[in-house]
Order: sequence, then structure tokens, then C-alpha cells
Amino acid sequence: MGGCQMSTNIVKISPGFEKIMPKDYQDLVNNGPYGRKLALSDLGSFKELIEEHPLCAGCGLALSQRLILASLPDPEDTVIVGTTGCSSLSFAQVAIHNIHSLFGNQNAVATGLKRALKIRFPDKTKDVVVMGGDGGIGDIGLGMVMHSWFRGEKFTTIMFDNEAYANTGGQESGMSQEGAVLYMAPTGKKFPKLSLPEIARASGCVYVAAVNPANSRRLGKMVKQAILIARELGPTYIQVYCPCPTNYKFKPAETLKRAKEKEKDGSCPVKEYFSPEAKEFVERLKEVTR
Ligand SMILES: Cc1ncc(C[n+]2csc(CCOP(=O)(O)OP(=O)(O)O)c2C)c(N)n1
Ligand code: SF4
Ligand SMILES: [Mg+2]
Repeated sequence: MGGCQMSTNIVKISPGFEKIMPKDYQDLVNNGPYGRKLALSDLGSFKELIEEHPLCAGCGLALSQRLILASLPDPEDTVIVGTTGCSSLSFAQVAIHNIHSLFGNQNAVATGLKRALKIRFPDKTKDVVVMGGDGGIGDIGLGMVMHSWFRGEKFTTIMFDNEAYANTGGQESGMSQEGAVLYMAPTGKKFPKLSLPEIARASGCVYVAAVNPANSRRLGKMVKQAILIARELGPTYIQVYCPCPTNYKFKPAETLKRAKEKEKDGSCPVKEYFSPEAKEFVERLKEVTR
């Protein structure tokens, strides 16, 4: 990687090394999304930031992660802050700056990073995006998540909501549905799913969305606008329902069907909230309507 500055320089190959670098890397430099304004509708025409991952077949989280990465407005100026969970296994394969924070600390780390980037690059826009599981964001890190919202920190938080602690073998989380039976919650969950979109709204998020990956353009549009709004106005939150075939024991081929069913039956509804300022801002944005 050439230089420490974040721009398209981060992928440029140092002179003399062009032929030595692996084909995959050359492809990223020549056909990757850096420095280009791409949308989900361009998928298939560029080298993606993630193309392989170690997650289970049919994983709704892996699909969501791919779609979210392809929707970043300016990947060359973005740093992702992740945390422990299934997504942390695939972030090792992602061709973008990303930090693994200790489980639950992600919004505190993102706060410091966003502020430091502002000081280091006062004339540039640098996006910080948190991406973590429901355990990391909705349970163990919730205090730090909410305090970043109370403080009005200008970054986006994205939850991969698979309604379980998947990576550790299937414990229930606050985001599991009431009655959910999991490998390590055999008697069924005793209280309802947390209403985190409502909590986010009450805590100061200026844009909040709950969605799933079944309609990829809808997800992509929400991600793009959440990041653009956070740059200008304040914290934004997206909760992505990511069906987990391994812990919920359905066929990997049924992931999207399940996402659609749970949207329809109201157990994982799609929602969107804008503050009045965010609404006005989005109406001025032509880019997100591509
Ligand atoms: C401080 C700390 N506490 C607990 C753990 C154990 N741990 C690792 S992953 C995980 C659950 C992750 O659940 P979630 O955030 O929903 O992510 P998923 O694996 O479901 O994607 C837990 C409890 C840890 N690694 N660090
Ligand atoms: S356990 Fe579930 S969320 Fe984790 S990689 Fe497998 S399918 Fe995806
Ligand atoms: Mg989870």
C-alpha cells in the first residue's frame, strides 16, 4: 500500500512493483471502487471490496455486508470500526481500512477515531462507520452506543441483527424474539425483542432505518443516505435483519425468503425515520437517488 494518507493512494502500487503484485490486487487498483461514484446497480462491473469470506453458506450477514460495502459513498475515505462476532471473521478479507475493537467498545473507538480524523484532515471528509452484531451493539456495548448518540457524534452505526450471539454458538440476545429457542437458550426467550430503532431515535439519531437484505437497492440507498446525513448532521443508525441459517436451523437457500416473511409478518418490520433537518438534507441530495 502506498503512503499513509487516505485517498486513492491507499491502493496504488509503488513504482517498479506493478508486475509483482498479485493479479487480484492489480484488479483492485484498476477496477476497484476507490475514487469512483458507484451504486449497487453497478455491482458486477467492478472489483468489490469483499469477494470471499469464511462465513456459513446462505449467511444473511455475509450478503448484507457485501451490499453495505458496495454502497459506501466514498470507500477510500472511510474507516470501518467492527467488533467481535461473525462479521469480524469476514472483515479480515475486506479491502478497506477497518479496525477490530474489543467486544462492545466499537462506538467509543469510533468516537475517538472520528474526532482524530477531523484534526488530522481538517479540510477533508472522512467517514467512520461502525458495523457490529446485535450482541455487540444492542447488549454488551449498548452503553457506549447510546452515549455516542447522546453526544451527537457524527458517524453511522450499522447493526447486523441475526437475533442471536451466533459466533459463540447460539445464545439469545436482547434482539432475539420472545420465545426464540436457540442451541444455548433451550427453554425459549422470556422477554420481547428490544426496540432499538425507537431507542436510537429518542437518543438523538437524526436518521434511523430497520431493513433487511432482500431488497438490495433499498438497503444500499439507506446506507448511503445514513452516511451522508451523519457527515453533516449527527448520528445515524441502521439495523439490518440478517437471517442466520446455522442458529435458526433453516436451509441456506431460504435466507431471503425468511427475510421477506419476517418483514411481512411484522416481526422484523422495515422502518425509516428522518429528523426534519435530515429530511430536508436528503431531499437536496441527488446522489442517493441513483
Ligand atoms: C469482552 C468480551 N466479552 C465476550 C466475548 C465473547 N463473545 C465473542 S462473540 C460474542 C457474541 C457475538 O454476538 P453478536 O454481537 O450478536 O455477533 P454475531 O456473532 O451474532 O454476528 C461474544 C459474547 C468477547 N469476545 N469479548
Ligand atoms: S453462524 Fe449465522 S451469522 Fe454466523 S456466519 Fe453462520 S450463518 Fe452467518
Ligand atoms: Mg448476533
